[in-house]
Amino acid sequence: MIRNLPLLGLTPAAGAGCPRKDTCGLPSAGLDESTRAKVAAHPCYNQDAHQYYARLHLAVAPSCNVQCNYCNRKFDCVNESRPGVTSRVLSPEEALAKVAYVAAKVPQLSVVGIAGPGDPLANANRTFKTFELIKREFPDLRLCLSTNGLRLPENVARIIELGIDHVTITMNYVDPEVGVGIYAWVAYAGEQLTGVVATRLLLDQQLAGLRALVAAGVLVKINSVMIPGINDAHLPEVARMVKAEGAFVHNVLPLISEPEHGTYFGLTGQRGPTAKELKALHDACEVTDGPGAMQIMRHCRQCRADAVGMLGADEGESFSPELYLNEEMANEPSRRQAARTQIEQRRAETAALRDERGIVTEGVAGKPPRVVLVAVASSGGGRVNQHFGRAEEFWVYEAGPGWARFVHARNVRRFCSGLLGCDDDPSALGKLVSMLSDCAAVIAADIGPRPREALEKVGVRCITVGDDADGPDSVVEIAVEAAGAALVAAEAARTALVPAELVSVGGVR
Ligand code: CLF
Ligand code: SF4
Repeated sequence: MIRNLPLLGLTPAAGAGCPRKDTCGLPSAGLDESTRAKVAAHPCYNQDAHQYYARLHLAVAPSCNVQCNYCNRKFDCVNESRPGVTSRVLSPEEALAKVAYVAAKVPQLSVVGIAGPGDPLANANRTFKTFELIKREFPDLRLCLSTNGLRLPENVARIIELGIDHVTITMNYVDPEVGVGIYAWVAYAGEQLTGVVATRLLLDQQLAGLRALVAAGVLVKINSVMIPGINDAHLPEVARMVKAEGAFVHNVLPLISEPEHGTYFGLTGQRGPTAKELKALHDACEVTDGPGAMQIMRHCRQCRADAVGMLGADEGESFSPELYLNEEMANEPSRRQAARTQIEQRRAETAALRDERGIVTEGVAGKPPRVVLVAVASSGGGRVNQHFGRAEEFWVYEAGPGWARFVHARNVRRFCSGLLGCDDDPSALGKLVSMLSDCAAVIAADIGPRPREALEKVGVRCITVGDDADGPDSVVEIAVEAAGAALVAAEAARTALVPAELVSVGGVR
């Protein structure tokens, strides 16, 4: 197994009774029964689920039919992947062997996705053959597809027939003029198109595909790559349009354009957004007016086309072809079902605790006037359960009274490599502290004396819950809300003593 399943045994406080057992504080609250069932265990469509469930990507689709300016064909499709990595292309049969192996080792596996390394629908036969094999052998696993959308309309019937409930379309513009700065060419019906002709065709295909999928009840996620100066100001318009068309969730990803990746944008010096710019755009894209809801996905990790495991903890390299092609694994759906039952019991308990405390974790309603950023070290399972020095990413939350909303994950270089100490690498510590310096607090299982001193020096409070903590205070959102409420209250008390215009608000925003 990749990672320990969350432990059971957390008991809500005596007398606690969730008055909203049907929704139980989960982010899927407010959805109809069928939609809730579809997203409950999908780590991308449901932020809460990403703390518990794993996904597997199968790299079966090598070619592509468009040229994005942020893509170098030597690497995976950047619409759904971190650039600069390459995946081994699998045949459908090899892909099935990989599913069998991973499903046996990772009982919390809930979703199998095809997202590259090219465009899955530019390789429709390989993609659908793979899905067919999985559907037959592993009907309990949800199927997920990510595409640029060019060949979507002609493939919708196949998607529905195979029961693919989740489809991602990358839509970087709804004005074809904006698209001209993003796509070099689009290949369709034997022709290579450029300029507005190309981007208009791509948009028409994407919208036709989106409408057909929504009409059939498929949950559509829209990915948009944020490219400062090219489409950043335009993406709120994209959000409004795709919400109006019935998209389920909008995922705005930051452009990554390192020169060494050899992409057009990398070579022409096009920069990606800062974390602050990305957060501001996420907030701007959170369309709250009009009927229906559309969530903004804030927890995307831009995974590889061959990613395995929990988001943010890709274990793909542990699953080499030598293992999954040579070892036959028994298919044990009952084991996966037992894992799911255990996870759902745990989630229900933590959700009841959040509800009891009135903590809101998503949307915009209920956001207090003042919040702080709080970083958390967690390896999943809904708990603060990671040592500061061993964390490879921090989850950053907006926190305040009654409020604990995930903002984004920040990747860091783990600075403690030893088993005993946390102070191994001073340069890594400096970078880490600087990366967290805009947070008002860091919460971890434990924090060594040197990082604690360095964090406190830049005004970041250190909060620890201890190893093996299993009480309510170690539940991520409960710890985050408690820290946020205390820091906001302390700031309010401080500012009440002097005229507001003379006060520096520090980490409170
Ligand atoms: Fe994979 Fe994508 Fe399905 Fe998720 S990933 S095909 S929807 S199962 Fe998820 Fe990874 Fe972000 Fe994609 S974190 S890159 S959004
Ligand atoms: Fe590259 Fe994906 Fe764009 Fe194709 S759709 S050019 S593989 S990023």
